Amino acid sequence: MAARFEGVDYYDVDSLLSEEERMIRDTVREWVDDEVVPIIGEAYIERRFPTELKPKMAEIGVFGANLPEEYGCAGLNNVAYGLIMQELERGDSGIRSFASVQGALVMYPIYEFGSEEQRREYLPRLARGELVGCFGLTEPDFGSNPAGMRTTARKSGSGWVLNGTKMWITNGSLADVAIIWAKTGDLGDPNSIRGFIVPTTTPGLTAHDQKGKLSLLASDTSEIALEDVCVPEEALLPEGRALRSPLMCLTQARYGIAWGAVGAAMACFDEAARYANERIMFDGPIGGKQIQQVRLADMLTWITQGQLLALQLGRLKDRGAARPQQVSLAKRANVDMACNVAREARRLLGANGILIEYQAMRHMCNLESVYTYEGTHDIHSLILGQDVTGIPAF
Ligand code: TGC
Ligand code: FAD
Repeated sequence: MAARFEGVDYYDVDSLLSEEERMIRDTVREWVDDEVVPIIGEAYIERRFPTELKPKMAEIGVFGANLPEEYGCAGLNNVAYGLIMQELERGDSGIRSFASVQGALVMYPIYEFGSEEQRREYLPRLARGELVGCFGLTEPDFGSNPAGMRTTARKSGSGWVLNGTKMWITNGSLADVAIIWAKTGDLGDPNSIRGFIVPTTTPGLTAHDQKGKLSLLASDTSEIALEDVCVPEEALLPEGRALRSPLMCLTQARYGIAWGAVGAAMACFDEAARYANERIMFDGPIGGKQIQQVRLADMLTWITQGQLLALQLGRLKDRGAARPQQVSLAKRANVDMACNVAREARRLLGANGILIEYQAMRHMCNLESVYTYEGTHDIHSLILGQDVTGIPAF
């Protein structure tokens, strides 16, 4: 039985948070301890997203938490939103993914690029978890380079007809609505890319679970095929006019991941530190051995750096001053950091570290997906390289 999580806060980062931010963090923290940690190992082994958690996630306001209250959202600042992502991913990357996709990749584009009618129709129901959404950008041959996508939407009478295949879509088989990005060839640009809100019951849309995953097992990942899918004009997100629109959504999701990764790392460190004091080998706790102390010192240092990075990024975002490249830096650094922490924690745990009863290996495997999605580590290196040199090297 896992002990209650008491936080990892070596630099008193708590003192940099407002009372409201701490309260929101603690509410989600408690819920994760009570309802996620006890069941997540089993859900992972069963390879299912625990949908039973969805109503409570909606009740505590995690879906689109930084979007305005007038659309049924919590209207929180970006630091509070980040703290929510941190706590959810302390439970499991799949739980944070579910919330990230719903909020940053489905609700945000409807809020940012949708009409007022679309906002009023969809946002409150997505916030309440009555509807689940997914985001279809990636295709089998266009992952890192979505500009090359082959999915098309062609004007037909009073609506549009969509054809194509989207791959690796989180929540793809669970979703009620899909945000599908497609080449429309209108607006005077043969490569124009626009977004559509497509109910997943629309004839011609099929979703298939991605088989054979070894990572993010407590999350639904699916392929979505679109064959002559007809949608009315009202399905088009009117203000999304180019690749820039889906990339703006990615910036929102990457921001949440920068915080979420810190949560996964904190869970691994907490587990490793406890184990180090409990596990007796060569007549004493392994925590009394210098090699394990170095390991713990490294983990603590990396986490502390990651916490400060996420918090300052959040403060910049709340001032409207965070650039996408700064978000890339934090996504890249914090996910890499969390991968390293999870791996070191797993090693410290010895053979027990490969068991589902412990968290480290589950987080370690999950984080390989997090390292890859929302822009691979390499893509973020190139984004930063371009920012420094002015030379695109993609
Ligand atoms: P490029 O010419 O650089 O940019 C086109 C326009 O977009 C603007 N822009 C951005 N705006 C906001 N945020 C960003 N992050 C932006 N990146 C670029 C840019 O300023 C430009 O604007 P404008 O007005 O001048 O037209 O476009 P490019 O085709 O060269 O692509 C650049 C590149 C490689 C960085 C981009 O394609 C990229 O980020 N690729 C990675 C793809 C990716 O991250 N896919 C993620 C799919 S979704 C997902 O993984 C969900 S996982 C969910 C979960 O479970 O949590
Ligand atoms: P590729 O682009 O084929 O990359 C392969 C390798 O080449 C990587 O190491 C990459 O870094 C490297 N590489 C690529 N380009 C360059 C370059 N120019 N220079 C140097 N190296 C390069 N997508 C969605 O749209 N919606 C989702 O909900 C979603 N959820 C996902 C969930 C999971 C579990 C996973 C694993 C992926 C998900 N994705 C989703 C897709 C994800 O965004 C892509 O996998 C990611 O963008 C990378 O694309 P790719 O897998 O095709 O890799």
